Order: sequence, then C-alpha cells, then structure tokens
Amino acid sequence: FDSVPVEKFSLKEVLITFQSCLTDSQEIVTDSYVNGWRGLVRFMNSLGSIFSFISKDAVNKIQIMVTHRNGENGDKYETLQSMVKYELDNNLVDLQRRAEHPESGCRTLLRLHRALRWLELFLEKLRTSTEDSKTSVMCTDAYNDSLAQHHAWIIRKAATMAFCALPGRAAFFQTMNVGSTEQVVAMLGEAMPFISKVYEITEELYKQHNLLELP
Ligand code: 1PX
Repeated sequence: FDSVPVEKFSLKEVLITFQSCLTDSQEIVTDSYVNGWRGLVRFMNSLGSIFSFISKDAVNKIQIMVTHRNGENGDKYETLQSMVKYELDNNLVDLQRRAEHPESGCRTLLRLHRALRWLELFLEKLRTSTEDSKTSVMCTDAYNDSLAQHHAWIIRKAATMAFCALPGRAAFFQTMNVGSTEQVVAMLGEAMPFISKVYEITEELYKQHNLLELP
C-alpha cells in the first residue's frame, strides 16, 4: 500500500460551500451552511489536537442542526429563515433562559453565526497580511473583536492559548492547500464576499426577530 492516494484537501472548496448557501430569494440553505462548517472543522483538525476542544463544540453544534434536519419536522429546517419561523411560531425557543428547549436550532445556529464573524475577520486579516504578520495575533485580534465577547473568561483563556500554537503564516497558507501566497490571497478575495453575505443576511434575520442574545 505504498501509493494509497491521499485526498487532497483544499480550503478553497470549503469556503466556496458558503456560496452555495444562498438561494435566489436570498435565503440560507441549512444543509450547505452546516456543510461549510464541517469542512472548516476538518481543516481545523488538521492543525493539531490542541484545537480539539474547539472542534468538539463545533461538531456538537453541527450535530444538533443535523438532528433537527433529520427529524420529523426536518423540512421546516430547510433554510435558516424557515427554521426561525417554525421554531418561533411553535414556541420552540428559550428566549429568557435555557429551559425546555436548550438545543433549539435558533440558539445553536446563533453560536455558529457568531463564529462565522470571527472567520470573516480572520480571513480578511490573512488576506491583507504581510510576510511578517503573525497568524496567532491575527487570530486573537479577530477573536477579541467577535466571539470573545460572548465567551466566559475560562474559554477566552483556553482559546487564546490555543491560538499561540497556530503555525506561522507561510506554513498556515501551505496547510490551506490552495497554492502560492498570491493564489491564497486571490482565493480569499473570491470567497469572502459570500461569507460576508451569509453573515449579513443571518444577522439581519436574527435582528428582525430579536434573537441576537438567545441564551
Ligand atoms: C483559514 C482559516 C480557517 C479556519 C477554520 C477554523 C474553523 C473554526 C471553527 C470554530 C467553531 C467554533 C464554534 C464555537 C461556538 C461557540 O462559541 N461555543 C461556545 C458557546 O456555546 P454554548 O452552547 O455554551 O452557548 C462554547 O462555550 C465554546 C467552547 C469552545 C471554545 C470556542 C473557541 C472558539 C474559537 C474560534 C476560533 C477557532 C480558531 C481555529 C484556528 C484556525
């Protein structure tokens, strides 16, 4: 077995998934959104086991969404818009404190949505970075400007420590498997508008329904 083909894993395919999230009527397709996260988690796992406490939580949230999709009312979860409507209309969301519905699609998705903001900020920093930029610093700055505001001190501490283990910029770009630095920068420029769009639409949806602080 000396020539078992190693599956070539490119971050480009992952980021492009977010493009396929959007329907013509600007709804967000749950399955594609979740698949985007699956790919991201796979990429993160390739960076080392120090990130496994993060990927465990992400996988857990992905699984909750998959369970909703596979459930009896799975069709109600086809898009994020239909999910919000269905769960709110049927009182399936804990609005004040976690109680009967600790794993609602709405609150679970909100966590991923906040993490998508981190991704957006981090990718933009990577895209505009220079040779001497530090990935750990870019990652920490992106985190502090987004997710950290929603995390307890102990999580922030653990996350910030893990970021220090990120490979340097050159090695990080290589792990992405996209090609030269120029190609990475071009790919990020191409993929980012879709991620931003998906983020924006979700943010607006949650804002409209007053769901941005779900416990
Ligand atoms: C080119 C860059 C690509 C990098 C891809 C990396 C994908 C990262 C996926 C991270 C997903 C994190 C989801 C976190 C959701 C969350 O906020 N959960 C917390 C709240 O949940 P709860 O149910 O309690 O209300 C939960 O407490 C989280 C615990 C785990 C720690 C979360 C730290 C998040 C750091 C995100 C940055 C990842 C950096 C990876 C390095 C590349």
